[in-house]
Amino acid sequence: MVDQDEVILLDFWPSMFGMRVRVALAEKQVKYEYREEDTFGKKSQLLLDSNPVHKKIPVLIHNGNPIAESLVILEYIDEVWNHAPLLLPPHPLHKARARFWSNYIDQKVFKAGMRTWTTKGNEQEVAKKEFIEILKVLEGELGEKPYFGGDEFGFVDVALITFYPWFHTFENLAKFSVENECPKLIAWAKRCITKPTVAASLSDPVKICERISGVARVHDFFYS
Ligand code: GS8
Repeated sequence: MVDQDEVILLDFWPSMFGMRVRVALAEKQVKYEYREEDTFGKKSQLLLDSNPVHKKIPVLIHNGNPIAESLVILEYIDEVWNHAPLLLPPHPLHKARARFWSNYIDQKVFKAGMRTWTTKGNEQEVAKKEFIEILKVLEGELGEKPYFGGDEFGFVDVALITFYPWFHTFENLAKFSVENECPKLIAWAKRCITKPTVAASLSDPVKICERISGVARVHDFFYS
């Protein structure tokens, strides 16, 4: 692929799904045009046309061709800009494992994380416990490895690290500490953000919390 390629990213700055694509493009050193879509507000015609099924960001538009769903986009980026660093490992078994864990993150972490602060009372206590249990499963999978795939930052790390800036919102609004419960996972997150590509792609945790707290009917937004 050459630099003349037109690469546009439709994204919304607090989005953990959008941040994944930003990290992947930064890792591959792909130049792109960032277009902000405030999905709490009115969606652009370009977004509606590019992702008519889900109408959600992120969407990567490569030479006029839209690709939606963050994990699908990560695989696309890895295949099109197929130079180092590779996000998915070459071996089919390792690839399958990376897909399994990123799928687990999508199925579990997002909803459980949102539930920690969009619920109250006993429901909130259950939600916090569930969220920590999910993170502990991930911590177990990480084990003593520096990154989920081994020695190198890769696909599962990209899929999960973009939830890290959201931990501040979960912890602040639901009054708990992920680090107390999952110290090794937080050590992993701190290792990831020493990478300039990651640090530059993640949004400010404090700004996320401010932005999210200001959204009316946020519960409906996330569960609709
Ligand atoms: C999720 C994208 C998503 O939820 C992915 O790309 O991995 N499975 C998808 N995008 C949200 C913003 S982040 O919470 C979105 O665009 N929501 C707008 C809407 O639901 O109308």
